Amino acid sequence: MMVKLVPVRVLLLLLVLWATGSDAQIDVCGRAPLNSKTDSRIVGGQDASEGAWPWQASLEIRNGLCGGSLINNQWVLSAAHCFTSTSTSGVSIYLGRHNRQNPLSSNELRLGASRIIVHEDYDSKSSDNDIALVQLDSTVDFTDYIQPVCLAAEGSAFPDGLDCWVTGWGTIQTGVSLPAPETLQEVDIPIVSNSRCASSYNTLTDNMVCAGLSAGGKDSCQGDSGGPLVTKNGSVWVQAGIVSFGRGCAEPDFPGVYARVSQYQSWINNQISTNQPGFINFQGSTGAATFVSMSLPLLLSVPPAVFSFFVLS
Ligand code: 4AZ
Repeated sequence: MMVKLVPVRVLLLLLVLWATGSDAQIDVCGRAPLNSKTDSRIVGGQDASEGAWPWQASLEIRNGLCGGSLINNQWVLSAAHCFTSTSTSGVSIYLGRHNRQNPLSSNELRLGASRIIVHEDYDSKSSDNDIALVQLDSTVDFTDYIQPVCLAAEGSAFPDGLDCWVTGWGTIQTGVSLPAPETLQEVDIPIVSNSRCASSYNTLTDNMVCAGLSAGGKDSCQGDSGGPLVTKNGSVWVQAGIVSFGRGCAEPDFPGVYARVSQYQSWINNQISTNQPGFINFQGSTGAATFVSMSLPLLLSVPPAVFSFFVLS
C-alpha cells in the first residue's frame, strides 16, 4: 500500500505547486549563461559578446528601430513611444540577435506580432507611462541565446549609484548610426536618484528612473528606446527600466530617463494571463549584500504544498 501512495502524493504535491505558482517564469528568468559579467547604441559602450543579453529583442516597426526585452515565451516589453499605432503589420521582432546586418544566424529567430498593447495612460508630452507589450505570433523555446529577463516587482528600490547595464543597436551619438556589422552594444551606468534627476528634468514622475554619469559620455540613445536597463541580483538579472527619453544623449548632467518597471507589475500581470513574468523584489544595495525575495505567488504556494504533504503522508 505504501508503495502505491508515494507516487500519488508526489503527483498531488506537484499539482498544488503548479496550480498556485502562476508566476512560472521566476524559475527561469534572468539567467544569462553566456554573460561573463561578475557584478554587473548606446553611447560610450562596447560590443556585447554573443548571448550576453539573451532577453534583448530588436524591433523593426515599419522602418523604425526599437529595443525590447523578452519576459516570457510569448511577450516582449518595450516603450509606448515606439508605436504610433497598435497595428501589427510591418512589425518584426528578432530574438537571439547579435549583429543586425548579417543574415539570420542559427541562434536567431524572427517573429511577427499578434498584438500590441500601449499603456492607456501614456502621455507623449511628459513621456509618463512609456511602456508597451508586444505579443509574439508564436511561442518561443528558450536557448542559451534566448531567455526571459526577470522584472522588478512593485516596491523595488534602485539606490543612487547602483551599477546597471543598458543594451541596444541605437545611435552611438546623436545622429550617428552604429557602424556595420551593427553588433549589439552594452554600457554600464549608475542609477541617478529621482531627487537628483528632477533637477535636470522638471517633468520627472515616480514612474521614471534615471541612469547616467554626471560627466556624461555613457548613455542610451535613439534606436535603443524600449530596450532594457538591467542590474544583477545575485546570479539573476532584473530589469529596472525601459529606455524612454533624455535631453540629447550622454550629455553631462542629463541622465537617460527610463520607465520604472516596478510601477507596472499589476498592469503587466493584467495583460498577461498565462506564464506571468518573474517579478523580483529588488532592494538594491550598492555594496556586497543583495537580498533575493521570492515573489508573492511562489511564497503563497508553500503553505498548501506543506499542508498537502502532511495530510497525504
Ligand atoms: C531617443 O531619441 C532617445 N539618452 C532615447 C534615449 C535617450 C535619448 C533619446 C536617453 O529615442
